[in-house]
Amino acid sequence: LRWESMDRAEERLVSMCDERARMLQEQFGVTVNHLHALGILISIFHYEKRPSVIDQGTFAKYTGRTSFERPLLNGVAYAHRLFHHEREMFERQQGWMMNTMNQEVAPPQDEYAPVIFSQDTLSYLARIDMMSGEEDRENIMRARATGKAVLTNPFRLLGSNHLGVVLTFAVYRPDLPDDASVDERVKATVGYLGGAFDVESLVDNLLRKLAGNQDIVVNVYDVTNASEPMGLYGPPSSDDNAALLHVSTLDFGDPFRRHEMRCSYRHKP
Ligand code: WA2
Repeated sequence: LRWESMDRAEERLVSMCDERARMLQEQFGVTVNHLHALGILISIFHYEKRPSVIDQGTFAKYTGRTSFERPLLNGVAYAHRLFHHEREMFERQQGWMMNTMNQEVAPPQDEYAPVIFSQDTLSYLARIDMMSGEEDRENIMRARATGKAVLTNPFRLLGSNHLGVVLTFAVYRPDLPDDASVDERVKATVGYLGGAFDVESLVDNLLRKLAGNQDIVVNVYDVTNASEPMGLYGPPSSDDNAALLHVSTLDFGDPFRRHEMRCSYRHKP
């Protein structure tokens, strides 16, 4: 009899964990697809139309009204790729100076990625050179070389100081072929679209609504480096001595990264 109820408890844990992992992955995928479409919109309406027919006002309005399409993202912003020799004219035309993430005037670099459009929820990113932040910079380099949606390590986000990951998508000149080489991709990059998965508040909100939430403890880890999992969601090392533990795989579409969800019962079943 005891073994039978143990089986049932395990079955329930597996199904609750898999359900949560599927749901998170699904919402993630939907969000990435919408960001991809937004990139195409920018490429057509900001770069193919001369002059551009997008400005900060229209970007803020459009992204604000379509935020329901990106349920796990704290907002979206667009950073323009800028070379050093263009900087002086760019700053004169914009009427502002680029800042670093530490709110200093951006020191000279070969190239920059100043945010020129931002959803109102990310207005604190305006004018910031996103290449001045280590995590964002690494994402930018990987996004433009791969053409894929890429994710950072878990880290404390600007603004909220919540734990999350930044999602970055490169925007290319329209003549880039689908089978382009890394070199061609980098050359054809015009900017970067992105935002943050605010895991600490938005993912928590999603998972808390599901049935059985009181009974289980859920953790999400970045396990790209298998020997050093990085906690992204959930209480610290709660699964150390759990009798029953289930691991559900999570695929967020970044080929460089691996994530997983680990679930256990809060109390002995
Ligand atoms: N978005 C939101 N919060 C952040 C953040 C970010 N980056 N970085 C630190 N906290 C505008 O790659 C371009 C978004 C990055 C895109």
